[in-house]
Amino acid sequence: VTDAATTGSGYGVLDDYKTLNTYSSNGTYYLYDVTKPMNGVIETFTARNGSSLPGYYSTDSNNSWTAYSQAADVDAHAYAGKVYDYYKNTHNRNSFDNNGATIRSTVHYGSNYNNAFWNGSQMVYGDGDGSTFTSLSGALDVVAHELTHAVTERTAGLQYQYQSGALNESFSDVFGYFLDPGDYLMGEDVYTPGISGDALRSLSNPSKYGQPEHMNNYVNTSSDNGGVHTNSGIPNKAAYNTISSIGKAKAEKIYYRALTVYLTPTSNFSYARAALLQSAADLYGSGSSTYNSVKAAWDAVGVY
Ligand code: ASN
Ligand code: ZN
Ligand code: CA
Repeated sequence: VTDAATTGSGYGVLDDYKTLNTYSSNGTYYLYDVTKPMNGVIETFTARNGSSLPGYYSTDSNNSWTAYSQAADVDAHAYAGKVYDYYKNTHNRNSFDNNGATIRSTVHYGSNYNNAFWNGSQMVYGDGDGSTFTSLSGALDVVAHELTHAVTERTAGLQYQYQSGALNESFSDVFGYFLDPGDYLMGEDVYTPGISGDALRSLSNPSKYGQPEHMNNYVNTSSDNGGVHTNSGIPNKAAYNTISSIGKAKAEKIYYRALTVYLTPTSNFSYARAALLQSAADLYGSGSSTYNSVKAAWDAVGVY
């Protein structure tokens, strides 16, 4: 046969070895994963430092993805698979649309581009400028953050402005934590490659990176869509309070249920508190210690 699912291997952005679900066609190997029970596939492209999307399929001649230039491609592909597996195994959600939609990523977007994003159809990752960021697909929490934007878009639909937008950002950070629970930092693996211990944001200590962690310090601004990447510190701190009190396993069930059952496009912080409390009541009982912990987590950030 000339076409077949194959298993390759390579090195990620942090030089870590990993195996890859690839595909062979006519003697060329692709980052194209057909092993999941999806309607589509997980596929990875390169923009070759341009801005056209999706760009070009990432390919390799012998299924050994070891070139330095391939590391961003390797991680975007492997981590998209990990995030897919998380949503499927933990929440029985089949891809971002829960109908097995293709998960497409493009790396090497632009030149020295210090960001990553979900564009409504696919994930896109810059290489970073080498000092503020290295290749952004090298961080599992960043990949989870971006793919969770797609989940949010297809579920709660939180409008990307002001409080609903800050919640949209916060849910992406919180699921970034659930995928990468070793710390409460976001983006630490790719942020400032020359400096250790820092990060883009912290769920446990939002003010360390310039974010409010209480409604007393809510930032009223029209920039950044109404401060979506700033005021997310408040629901992020409530999430940290929740997780540190009830544990990840219960918290992720509560957060997923709130996102997919109760939250709506215009939900504000107060509504999010109510949605999480209702989810906690559904899953663990109204007035349970778990329920009361969620309540205390939001009391502590001044959201009622
Ligand atoms: N990396 C940013 C984010 O996912 C891109 C943006 O501003 N939407 O939030
Ligand atoms: Zn985001
Ligand atoms: Ca992290």
